[in-house]
Amino acid sequence: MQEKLKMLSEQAKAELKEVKDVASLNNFKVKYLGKQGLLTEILRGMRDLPAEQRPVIGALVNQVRQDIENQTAQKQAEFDKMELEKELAKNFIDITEPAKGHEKGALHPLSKVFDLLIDSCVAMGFKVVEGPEVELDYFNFEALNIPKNHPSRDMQDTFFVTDNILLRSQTSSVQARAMQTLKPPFKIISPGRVYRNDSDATHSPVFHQMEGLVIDENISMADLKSMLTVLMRRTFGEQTQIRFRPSFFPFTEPSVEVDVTCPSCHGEGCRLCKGTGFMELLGAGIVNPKVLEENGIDSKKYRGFAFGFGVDRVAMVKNSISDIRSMFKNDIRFLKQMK
Ligand code: FA5
Repeated sequence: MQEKLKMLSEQAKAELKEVKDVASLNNFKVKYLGKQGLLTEILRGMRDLPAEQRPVIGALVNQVRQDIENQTAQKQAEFDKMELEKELAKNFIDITEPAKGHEKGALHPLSKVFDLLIDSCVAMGFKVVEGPEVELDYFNFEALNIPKNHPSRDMQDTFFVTDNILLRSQTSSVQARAMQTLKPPFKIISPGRVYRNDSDATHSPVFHQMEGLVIDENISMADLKSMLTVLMRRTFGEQTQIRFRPSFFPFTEPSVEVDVTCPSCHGEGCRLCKGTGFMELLGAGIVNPKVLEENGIDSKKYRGFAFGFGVDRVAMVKNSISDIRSMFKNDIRFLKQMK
């Protein structure tokens, strides 16, 4: 029996050397260590041994089983390692490769200009008030001294939804809403989107305005001029040339338009500024007493000034953008330049 066990051990060792894959290793385990395996068969033969030999042979059988199990486990470990290496080679990650990196986003030039204008106004005591983009004709025009069929409506080519509902053509609509709801004195700004049927290098059908309205006693043109000068200098720097031009709006009297140096030619005169060297940024004026009365404010006691910035134009001047439409195309190359 001892001889048999020794032969079995050697046979197993030799056979294991030839095992080249997991499937053959499993077959090998069944053949030698399984319930019907060769070792079990030998164990069964122990019944026929004299009693004194059984412990010796029993110990030997255990020894041989242990050896075969150890060798099998070693082989299994080799296969596991090979499998792992194969897997790692397949999914190789070269950690020395330079990283792709994340592109940093940035605020849109318009958002930056909005933030700057709003922050400056809030620092001067203005409150932010918003109004609807789909607006009643009444607030956009009638409450601002522009009755139906009045020729001054032609100044703004408006998108009508129905006879009485439109896409607001100016943030001045919020002026009327504010006067009807707030108790004077007050100072408000109203930033937002507006719409006009208009398109060229300085006009977009969708653009942005920021309205300002101050209602108080003893307001004069000097207050308007000094406030706007501070705001413009804060926005464009102390050296910027600002020009106040007499103008006309039905809701302000007197009215002005305010220009700054053209972003394209810097004052020389070019196609963009039609040779003037300036770009128009906003309209402003002293609120027409008719408008105060229409909106429930005592025009004998209170006066007001109002202004309406073209925010896109401010972004154009600040970033030397020569076509307003480039701000709405979402061309990543353009936006990167604005960083
Ligand atoms: C107005 O809209 C008046 N509501 C401004 C105002 C407010 C006057 C309060 C008096 C008191 P105007 O139509 O000029 O005015 O437009 C104001 C500014 O918006 C212009 O100076 C210009 O900077 C800008 N703007 C006008 N139309 C367009 C357009 N299609 N695209 C881009 N910007 C425009």
